[in-house]
Formats: sequence, structure tokens, C-alpha cells
Amino acid sequence: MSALPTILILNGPNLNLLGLREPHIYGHDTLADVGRDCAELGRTLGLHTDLRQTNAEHHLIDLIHEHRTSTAGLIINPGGLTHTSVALMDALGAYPPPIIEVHISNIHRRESFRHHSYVSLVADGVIAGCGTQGYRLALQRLAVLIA
Ligand code: CA2
Repeated sequence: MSALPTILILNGPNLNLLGLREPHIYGHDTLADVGRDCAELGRTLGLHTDLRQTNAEHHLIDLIHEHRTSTAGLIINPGGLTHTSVALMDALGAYPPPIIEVHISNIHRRESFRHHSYVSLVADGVIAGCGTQGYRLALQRLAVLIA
């Protein structure tokens, strides 16, 4: 348990493959690299970070519920659930602290089914197409929002 405010960084289905497959779309950084870089940046911002990944929609929702009152903000890359999950949107709608949605790729330059995000309807900010740097940009934004 850290005395610093905690930022939860949630990653949805298939993001465990980051850096291992499809580097032309998602780059070469792994999720472990993202976790390490965010932890390092978090230290300079006075924030503790906790990065999780799950392939299960219900687990993602449970994590959001569990962290409703114990975290100061949320960064979420919901993976493919971005475009399909009303249940995830509802869970995020019941999460009081600020939420930043991150997509590594520019979803608006890809297939039309990726252009709509249920998560954007409840997120305080959205970052897309900045590669894995998007997670660090989101952390900087949360530092401002919770100051
Ligand atoms: O650009 C993003 O970050 C996405 O959220 C990634 C999702 C995709 O469904 C969204 O439309 C955009 C896909 C996550 C799967 O990630 C992989 C990473 C490496 C190799 C294979 C899949």
C-alpha cells in the first residue's frame, strides 16, 4: 500500500500481446515496458501506478468496482471492448474519479467499426494514435486533474 495517490491503469483483451505481435500497428513496447515507464513517470509526479491486464470483460468490470474508492484516477485501454461493451461503460460511469481512455493506434484512421467508443461517452479525456506514449500523456493529464 502506497501513501501516494494511486492511478489504476487497466488494459483489456489481447493487450498482453503488446510488443509481441502486430508491431506495425502497436509498436515494439511490451505491457511490462508501459508499466515500468508509467511507474517511473508517476514517481516524478507524486503518483503511484498499478497496471493490470485481463482478457475477461467481467474481471475488468470487477476491477473498476473494487477500485472505486481506493484510487485517484483511471487510465483505461479497453481493447476491443471499447467498441462493444455497454456493461463496461456502465461500470466506468459508476467510477467517481477522472478517467482517461487510451488507444495506442489511431482508431479513427482504422476500420469504421473502431470509430465508435462506448467508453468515450464516460471518459474525461481520450488519447489515440500516440503509441504507448499515450499512457504517459494520460498520467500527466490525471496529475493535473487531481491536483
Ligand atoms: O489501439 C488500441 O490501443 C486499441 O485499443 C487496441 C485494441 C483494438 O481492438 C482497438 O480497436 C484499439 C486491440 C488490442 C489488441 O492488442 C494487440 C496487441 C498486439 C498484438 C495483437 C493485439
